[in-house]
Amino acid sequence: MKIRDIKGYEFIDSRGNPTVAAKAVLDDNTSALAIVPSGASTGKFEACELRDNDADRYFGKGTLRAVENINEVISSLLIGDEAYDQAAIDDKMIRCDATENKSRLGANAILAVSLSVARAAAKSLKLPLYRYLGGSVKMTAPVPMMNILNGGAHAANNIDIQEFMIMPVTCKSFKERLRVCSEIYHTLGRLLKAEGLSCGVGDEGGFAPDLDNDSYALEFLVKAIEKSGYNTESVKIALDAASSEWYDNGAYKMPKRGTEFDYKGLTEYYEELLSKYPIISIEDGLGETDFEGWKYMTEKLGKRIQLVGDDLFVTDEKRLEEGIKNGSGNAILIKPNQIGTLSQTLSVIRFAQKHGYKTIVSHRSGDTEDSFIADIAVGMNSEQIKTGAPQRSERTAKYNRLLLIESELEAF
Ligand code: 2PG
Ligand code: MG
Repeated sequence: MKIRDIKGYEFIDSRGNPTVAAKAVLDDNTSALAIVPSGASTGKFEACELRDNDADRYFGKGTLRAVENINEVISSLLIGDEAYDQAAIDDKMIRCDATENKSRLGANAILAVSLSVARAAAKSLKLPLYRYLGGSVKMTAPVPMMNILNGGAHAANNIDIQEFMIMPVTCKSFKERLRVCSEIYHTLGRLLKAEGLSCGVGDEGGFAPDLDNDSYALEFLVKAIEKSGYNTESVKIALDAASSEWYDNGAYKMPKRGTEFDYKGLTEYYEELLSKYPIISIEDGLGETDFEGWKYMTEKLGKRIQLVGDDLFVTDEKRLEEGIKNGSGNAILIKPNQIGTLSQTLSVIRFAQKHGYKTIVSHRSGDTEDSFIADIAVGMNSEQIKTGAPQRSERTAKYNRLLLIESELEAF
């Protein structure tokens, strides 16, 4: 099945900033659209998100150059190629770009095309996208790592830890997991309101009140879990510290509160939180260049909890390999736009699974109605998905897609 046409578009994301979409049309007239997301706490080793830097449009954030690269370069490169050969398509774009970080064509342009071709190919084969991606293996829906309280770069409050998440670890179905999380989310809102705290939300839909300290936020989560009729055996807590945002020259300085740590001190701080709260996962507990710290933290905490590398690994197989050798972390966050093609994304998931690292497929803080990551999570049997609060349509698009997929899997 040959690619007949590819077209790029400048769309907007959930923060109202421009992003890139692409539509692929195949010879049988099948067409599919994909829209790429955009992060705020981006890792320094991520593939390049090409922006126009034209101050007259969208404060420099326009994506017309990336869109032009789709329409002028990538489309003629790929028209006539085999749509079912995703690896060859992605490889051709990587070679045409010919930079280390996809900065010539833009990872936003490349990924939009990569995803739109895969979606069109699945559609033309009349296969659900998750099945096209994962093949004929047993698939199950993931456990949500649901962000219900926002801080850091995702909220204008005084909290430095970026994400406080809940994980329903004992429910049998995704449907039940989502219900439990949503109930806790609403209870948390009521508890905050009762204390006269703000119920406004951050970029990922979690509440974003000002709170005296991190422990106070964790107390609220535990209270919300219990008041909803659950307990901390069945619902656990996960954090994303996003601490690369705090890291400078070997020191961690929390920008909002001004507290300072070295990697040993920060590890001790996490140990203290672990002893008091039902935390089972910490993401980016240390910074993206602090391999020495990561090794130390993993030795100290890696047997007790999940330590997730996001900015550390940036969905990059080479960085993950380095991390594995160095004993850094035991899980990887998977964000397709950190690396820029679907094939590389699926490959790093397989690599992680082969080496016993857990995988968590993730949205970005600036996201869209595109639910592609839900299909990746199921198709690749990733154990977990991180896609925000149960509100704001760019987040619920993924949850609703997972509900649909689960019902299809049950009927299968
Ligand atoms: C993260 C992500 C998603 P951003 O740090 O894990 O929650 O945030 O997209 O801003 O990098
Ligand atoms: Mg993160």
